[in-house]
Amino acid sequence: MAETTNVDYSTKIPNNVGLMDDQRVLRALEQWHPGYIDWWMTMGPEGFQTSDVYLRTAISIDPKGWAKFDYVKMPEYRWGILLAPRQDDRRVNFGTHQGEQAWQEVPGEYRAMLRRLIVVQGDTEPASVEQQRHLGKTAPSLYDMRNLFQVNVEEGRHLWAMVYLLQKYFGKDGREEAEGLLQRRSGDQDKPRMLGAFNEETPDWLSFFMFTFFTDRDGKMQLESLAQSGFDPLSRTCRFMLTEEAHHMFVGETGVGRAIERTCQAMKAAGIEDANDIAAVRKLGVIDLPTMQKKANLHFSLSLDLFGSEVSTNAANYYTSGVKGRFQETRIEDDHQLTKATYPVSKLIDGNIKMVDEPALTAINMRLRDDYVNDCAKGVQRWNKVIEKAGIEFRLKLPHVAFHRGIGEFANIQASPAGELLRDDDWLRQKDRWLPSKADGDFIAGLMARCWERGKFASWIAPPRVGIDNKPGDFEYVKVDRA
Ligand code: BYC
Repeated sequence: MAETTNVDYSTKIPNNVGLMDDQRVLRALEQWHPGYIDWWMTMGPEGFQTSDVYLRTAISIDPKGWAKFDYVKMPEYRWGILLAPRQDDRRVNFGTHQGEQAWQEVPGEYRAMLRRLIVVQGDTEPASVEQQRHLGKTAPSLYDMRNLFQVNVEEGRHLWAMVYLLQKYFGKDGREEAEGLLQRRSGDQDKPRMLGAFNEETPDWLSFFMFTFFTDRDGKMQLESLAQSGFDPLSRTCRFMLTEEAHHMFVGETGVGRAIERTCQAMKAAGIEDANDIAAVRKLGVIDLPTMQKKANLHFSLSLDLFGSEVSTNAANYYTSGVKGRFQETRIEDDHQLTKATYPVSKLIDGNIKMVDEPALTAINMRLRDDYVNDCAKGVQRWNKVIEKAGIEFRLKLPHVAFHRGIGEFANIQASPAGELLRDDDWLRQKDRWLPSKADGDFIAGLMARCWERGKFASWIAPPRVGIDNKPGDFEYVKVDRA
């Protein structure tokens, strides 16, 4: 079957890339498949592998009606290879090859670069499944449990997407990298995942929602940049992944939003006006807003690290070569070469944080990070609307970009969420005010009792406005084995 908008289910691996006619790649993928299933069974959602879950599966790449919903046992999910349709006469849109035909094969001189980017992208996908594998047990509802599993199976599919590119276009080393993606483990001392945030724990559901809001949003920005790539198969793969990614961010934004809503309701019902009266709010069985701020501080700062250094020759090389562009590259009005342009970068100069103009080419990561921060700020505003509507005087805020950083310009200093530089002892004295402390973690852990009755929700989270696939409130999204 040639490339099409419909998905071929006749092979073990659903696809729209004509795998039936590409026996070499089909065989390589079939050989990789058992290792993947083995990884899924040992590292995927713990305790739910035999449960029926109401999941969406991609059946087409047509944006209207690309998915169907049904009960599926997760290990039987049809992980497929799906690329957005090829655009006629697509060109390289930036860098030294601007205007040339987009590449259908990997250009020899950019092979190592492309392989690296695909492996880094691929590595994050199984990492997040590993990070979230314990959460099913404490799901605050069947609705939330189903959303978690939906995110997990789609991250699994995103791994498949990268593995397909490695196996089809990178020969033997591609196959070795595909194996490596199944060998590394989130948080493992000896063989950790490649990027920092993907080795952190996701200990509770508030973290899960913050992660899907902040870290999946880095995923969106990175996929948008890779979707600009002159290497057309990468671009097309990322374009389709973005369709799925949107739901992950929805899960994060509405998850945190519903926790906020519930807290505000409980405060109002109890007549508590001071959001900072943490002890009183916690007695209501909900998460106080200052603790939500701390979690947001943590996940935002970890996610900022995923953009790499503000000034990066790697990023400049990716851009000049045409392999990774900027967010919405084709909508930006400039020469798409950036050889003469500058871009303002926040830097540490003589112990102060200042904006300094740097060559725009080396500031590509900073620019993408700025786009990301703007996108996050809009979501935070939507959360604040919920608090405002409840008449509570508290607003969530994104911390300063210098706060709690491990990569780039601010990796070796300490700063407060307001961006004041701090001596190490000041930082140590105050950090529990800004980041979740052990006591905060213990409190949240105490709230994470499972709530698996149809239509019921845990004390700390409000129900959603509408069900998935318009299902009614008491729909059984997951048929849990209750043994
Ligand atoms: N942790 O020039 P630099 C997602 C390394 S999330 C550890 O500063 P560069 C998802 C870097 O690799 C999106 N190491 O940065 C979300 C380099 O090492 P080498 C994932 C780091 O290269 C939720 C060195 O430091 N996709 O999809 O311009 C759930 C100097 O690097 C980190 C991508 O990231 C870090 N945080 O940019 C599931 C896109 N940051 O090469 C999924 C592909 C930097 O010297 N990746 N380093 O050994 C990239 O575009 C780039 O690799 C990065 C770094 C943006 C990550």
